[in-house]
Amino acid sequence: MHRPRVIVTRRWPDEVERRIAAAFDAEFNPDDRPLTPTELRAALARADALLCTVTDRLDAELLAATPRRVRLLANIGVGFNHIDLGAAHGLGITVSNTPDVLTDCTADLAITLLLMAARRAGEGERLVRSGAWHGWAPTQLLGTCVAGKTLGLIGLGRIGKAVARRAHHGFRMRVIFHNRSALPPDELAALGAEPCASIDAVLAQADFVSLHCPGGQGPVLDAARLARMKPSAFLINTARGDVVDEAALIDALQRGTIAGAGLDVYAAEPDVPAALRALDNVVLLPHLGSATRETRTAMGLRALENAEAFFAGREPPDRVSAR
Ligand code: 8YV
Repeated sequence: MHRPRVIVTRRWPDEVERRIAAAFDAEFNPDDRPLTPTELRAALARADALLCTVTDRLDAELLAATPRRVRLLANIGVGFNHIDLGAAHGLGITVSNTPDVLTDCTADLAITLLLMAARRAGEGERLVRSGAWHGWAPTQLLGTCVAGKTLGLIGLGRIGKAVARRAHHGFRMRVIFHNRSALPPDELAALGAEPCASIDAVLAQADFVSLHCPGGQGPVLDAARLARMKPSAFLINTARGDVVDEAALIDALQRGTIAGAGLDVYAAEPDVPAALRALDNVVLLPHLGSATRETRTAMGLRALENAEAFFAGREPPDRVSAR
């Protein structure tokens, strides 16, 4: 029987690759080098499905190139701003993603960044590693308490809710948020999250601002909005780099109009501006949101489930429909 040909663009945990190899005529990337646009174009021409991810920029021009065989883009990851969804749909290409399975780990990482930024953990770690730590001192590296402070969430989807739960019930923070659509009051009461009418209202009150909205829609935090944050406030970003105007953020951090930031994502990954790397009041992680063995395995298997459903003529459980 003819088995659909799938190309897996990056390396995934062994169990994931074994299961894909058992289900499909699969091509892997054992060197794990991100595919170039030319290689991606060739992959779209020779595979029925791409099991792709955030490092694959699938823009309209690339998707429209001919010859084209691909019918499914089963993205491994929940965010899909690297795929031109409109172009894919216009060409009859189905797109799926992997929600739910990475919610807890990504929320954990947002809290990691929040605590690291508040408690100056990056600076402390650099001090110890440098060999220049001369011992405890009452006023050394004094950070900021999180208990009793206000966390402002921009976006209250799956990951935003998981962050709210942790912050409110775990760290005794007041949680406020702005979300595009209204959410049921009983769910909000259980989370301990209070709605705000606008993003600006969140920014004006929050001691910590954490971003949980999709990328690919222009900066939600531009210079004007960053200026609305308190000078004592921290910005946490585990969403996408382009949700913030990165140049404006660097300027705000340099001028001290905000206190600091914890970042896992950047506008032009893997480039992290030198000006950002030079700042002490930022914690910088290399897009680790979902990076646990368990979660990356679950993400790969979830993409496989979508591909299996698609090629069996069933509805992919995580089809991404037009925005
Ligand atoms: C992924 C993420 O690891 O799923 C996402 O959208 O940001 C990360 O957790 C990575 O982007 C692969 O898609």
